[in-house]
Amino acid sequence: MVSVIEETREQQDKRMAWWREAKFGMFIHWGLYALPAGMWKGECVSGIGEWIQQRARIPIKEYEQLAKEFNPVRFKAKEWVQVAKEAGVKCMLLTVKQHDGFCQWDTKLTDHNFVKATPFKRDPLKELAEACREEGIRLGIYYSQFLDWHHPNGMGNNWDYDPAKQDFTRYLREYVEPQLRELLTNYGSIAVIWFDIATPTPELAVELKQLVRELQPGTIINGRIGGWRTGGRRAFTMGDYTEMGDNEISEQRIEGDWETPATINDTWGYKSYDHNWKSAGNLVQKLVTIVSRGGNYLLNVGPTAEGIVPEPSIRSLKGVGRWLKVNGESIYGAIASPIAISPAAPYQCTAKGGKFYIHIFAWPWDGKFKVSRMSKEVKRAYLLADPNHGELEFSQEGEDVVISVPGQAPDPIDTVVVLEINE
Ligand code: H79
Repeated sequence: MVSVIEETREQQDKRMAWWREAKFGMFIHWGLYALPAGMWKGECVSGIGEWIQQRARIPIKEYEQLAKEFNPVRFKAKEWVQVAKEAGVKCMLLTVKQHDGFCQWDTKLTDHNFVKATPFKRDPLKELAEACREEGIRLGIYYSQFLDWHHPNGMGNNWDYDPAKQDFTRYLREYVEPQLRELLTNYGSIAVIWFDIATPTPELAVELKQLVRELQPGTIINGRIGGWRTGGRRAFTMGDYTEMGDNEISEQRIEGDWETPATINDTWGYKSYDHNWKSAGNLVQKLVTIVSRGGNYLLNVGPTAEGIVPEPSIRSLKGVGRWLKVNGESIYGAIASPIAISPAAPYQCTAKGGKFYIHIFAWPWDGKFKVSRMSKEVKRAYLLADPNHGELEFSQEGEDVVISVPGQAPDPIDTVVVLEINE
């Protein structure tokens, strides 16, 4: 058994405090793959955009050529941070090295990086770090510690390299660890480090964890650093919280800290022909459902090779932000639903300080909305969006609460009814 770093509950609670309040974060997948944007040699390549090198088996030498054309002249860190602010997220995470191994910061360990290999020559991580600091958004980084299709000892590239000859331990010690040193030393406070898939052995995962703790003890490490199962699914992670599968939303409430990383269309890295954008309403309902089950939502955008966030993403994110401006009290710092909710119910519930927030997704046609399994006594009911908190009539019988609501949904996305309860 490997030694796991010991910490008190208080130390862990302290590290996680802001994250538990935040509930909503923005992921940014941005790299060379934004240039082909899902097309290779005139053909559409199926699958998620950032996997194009693997999907089309593009030789490293050919893929590297993309860097020469990667010139995101419209990139403005402040604008991205503005998008994040308007969406109402509390942190943003940039892919500083995705599976293709291209590095988005000024690293000394490879020339396959933004500053050395592109005509742009700038360090987007540095610029984002500054913009985030100015605007009070926390900055996190995504770092692919397992798959690296560019490095001879990184995993996953069997079209350029012979997997039998690869030495992952060397890759980790001679490449990943020094890169993490750069990232966690030169860019100020890093709120989250987001590893993907898993580190292949618990011993190596502990080694990585120890390094992160040594460099920035406050940095939150996501679940995909790895771990092992002691029975049930995801029984143990070495990270600070559990990571769900990509786009996976649990059907039930889950104890402990967890997160759903999710796409805003059907790809992480930009694809020119993926127009399947989720609407603001869809995103709000996903956010609420996740919070109602105890999790955080990490929602991705995939900027273009020019360096802009696609307009449809901005439109939907702004819609979420507008909803949060009115209803944020029911999300930020809220805990999972204290009442059991059937997966088929037309509502969700979040809670905070003596208030249950009933999120109504589908409005009743008869002016009566029923909440079941309410074991606490309700004292008052009102619409969260109503600045006067005008009381709504309700009746409580057994575990059923029936609330009298307006004929039309005040907010077609999600109208929140506050139930003040007797604790
Ligand atoms: O960054 C985004 C995706 O590119 C990345 N995660 C999000 C956040 C991602 N997509 N798919 N995967 C991670 C997981 C794929 C894993 C596997 Fe495999 C592919 C498991 C089995 C085949 C590669 C080969 C890893 C293990 C074997």
